[in-house]
Amino acid sequence: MAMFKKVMVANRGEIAVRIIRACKELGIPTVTIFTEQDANAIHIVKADQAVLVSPGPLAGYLDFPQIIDKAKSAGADAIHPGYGFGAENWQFAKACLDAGLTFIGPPVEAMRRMGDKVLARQLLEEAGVPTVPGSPVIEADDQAREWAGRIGFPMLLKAKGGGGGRGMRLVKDEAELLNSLKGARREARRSFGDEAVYLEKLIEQSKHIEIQLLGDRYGHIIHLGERDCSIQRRHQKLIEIAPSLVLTPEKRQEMGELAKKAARLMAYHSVGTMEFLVDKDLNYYFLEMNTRIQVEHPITELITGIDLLKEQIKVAAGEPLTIKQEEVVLRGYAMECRINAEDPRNNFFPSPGRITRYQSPGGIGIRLDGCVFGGYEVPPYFDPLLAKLCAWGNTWEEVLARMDRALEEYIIRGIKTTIPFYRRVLKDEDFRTGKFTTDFLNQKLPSLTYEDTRESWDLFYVAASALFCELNQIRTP
Ligand code: MV4
Repeated sequence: MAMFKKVMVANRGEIAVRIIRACKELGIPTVTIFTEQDANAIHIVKADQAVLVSPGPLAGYLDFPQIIDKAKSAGADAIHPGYGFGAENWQFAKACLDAGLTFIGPPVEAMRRMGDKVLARQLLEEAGVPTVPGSPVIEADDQAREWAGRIGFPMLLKAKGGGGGRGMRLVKDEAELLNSLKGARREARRSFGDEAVYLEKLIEQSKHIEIQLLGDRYGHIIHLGERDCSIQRRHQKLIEIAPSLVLTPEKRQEMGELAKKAARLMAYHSVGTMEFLVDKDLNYYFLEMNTRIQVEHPITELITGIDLLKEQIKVAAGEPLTIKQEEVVLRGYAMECRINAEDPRNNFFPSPGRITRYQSPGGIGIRLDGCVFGGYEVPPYFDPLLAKLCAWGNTWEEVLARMDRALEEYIIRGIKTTIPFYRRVLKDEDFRTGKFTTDFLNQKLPSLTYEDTRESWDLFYVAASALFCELNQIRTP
C-alpha cells in the first residue's frame, strides 16, 4: 500500500507537533497552517512547510475550504485534523474526500452518526452496550412529562447536537421540567443550530472512563484499555490516568469487547474513544463517542507501547492493522497532567503572556508533549494547553512519585500555570487512593490551596531589575 506523499497538518499547538513527529517517523513530508497571531508558534518550525491562513487569529484554523485549497496547492494527499477545529466535523471530512484528499479519521457516516447523540445511543443499544435510561428527542410537553415519569428525577436535558457536556441542564423535579425544556431548547438552538433535546436519568457519583479503539479499513478492530478522566473542572479535563484504579480485568474485557462490537456495526476505522460513566458498583453506561485522536492519548501509548498517531496514519493510508487483540498488553500505570496557562488560584483564569524562563523536566519514565519555549509569548486567542506532562511507572505509587518529581523540575516563569496546583492534588489522600469521581474537583477545590513560593521571588527579581535599570540610568517602558 502506498503511503501518503504529503500530509496537511490542519491544527496548531502540541497536537500539530505530535502529528508532525509521527509523519517524520513514517517518512512523510508535512505542510501545516498558521494565522498571523500564531506566527511564532513552534509547529511552523517543526513542519517541512507552513502556509498562512487568513484572516483573524482563530478563523483561519476553521476556514475549511481555504485549508483544503492550500493542502491541494502544497501537493498534500491527506489531511490530519488533530482534535478540535474540524476533527469531528463530518462536513469537513466529506469536503476533503470530495477534493480527492484522504481525511485521516473515521468514515464520514460514522462521524455523522456519532455526532448525533440520540442516534449514537441508539446504535450502542443495538450492540448491547448499556446506556443511560433516557428518552428520544422531546417534541411536546406531554411527552416530556411522560418520559419524566418513566425515567424519574433527577434528570439531565441534553442537546442532540451537543457533546462534551455543553448545553446540559439539570432537572431536579417536575416543577422545573417545562421551564428547563424551554431553556434547553433555546440554548441548543443558539449553540448547535438545532433545538432538539432529550432526557436522561442523572447518574451520580461516577467515574468518567473511556475505552480507546483502533481499527483498520478491513474490519479489524482492537481496544487498548481505558483511561480515567474523572479529574476535570467544568468539562475541562486536567489529570488523566491509565489504566483505571478500580476496573477489574473482567470488566475491562467486557467493556472493550462491547465497544468493539458497536464500532463494527458502523464499519468504524481509525482511532476512536467510547466514553462511559462507571458507578461504585462498576455498572457502566455509554455516554458518547469521540471520533478523533484525543488530547490524553499519550497515557494509552505509555501503557501499551503502541504509537496511536502512526497507527492512525497507516490505517488511513490503507494498511491493515498488524496488532492483534491478544498482543495488547497493559503494562504499569501512566498519568497525564495538562499544563495550562491558567491561574488555579484565580478560578483558572487565563494567563497568557511572555515565558521569561523555561526548563523542561525529563529523566526516566517522563514524556513531555509541548509547544512552548523560553521567550515565547503565549497568545490569548487559543486554548491554554502549553504541554502535556506524562509519567509512566511500574506501579501507581511509582507514577505518583515520578509525576511529583517532574512537576518539581518543571520551571515556567512569567505566566501562571497549573503546575503548583497539580503538586497539591498529588498530595491528596483521596486522589492517591483512587477515591474520586467526576465531582472530585467541584468538592475539593476550596481545600486544595497552596503557596506559590516562586511568586515572592518573581516580585523580588522585578524589583531588583528595576533598581538595576534605575542605578545604571537604563530607560524602561
Ligand atoms: C451525564 C452525567 C450524568 N448522568 N449524563 C458530561 C460530558 C458529556 N460527555 C456528558 N456528561 C455527563 N453526562 C448522565 N445521564 C454526567 C456527566 C458529567 C461528566 C461526564 C464525564 C466527565 C465529567 C463530567 C462532569 C460533569 C457531568
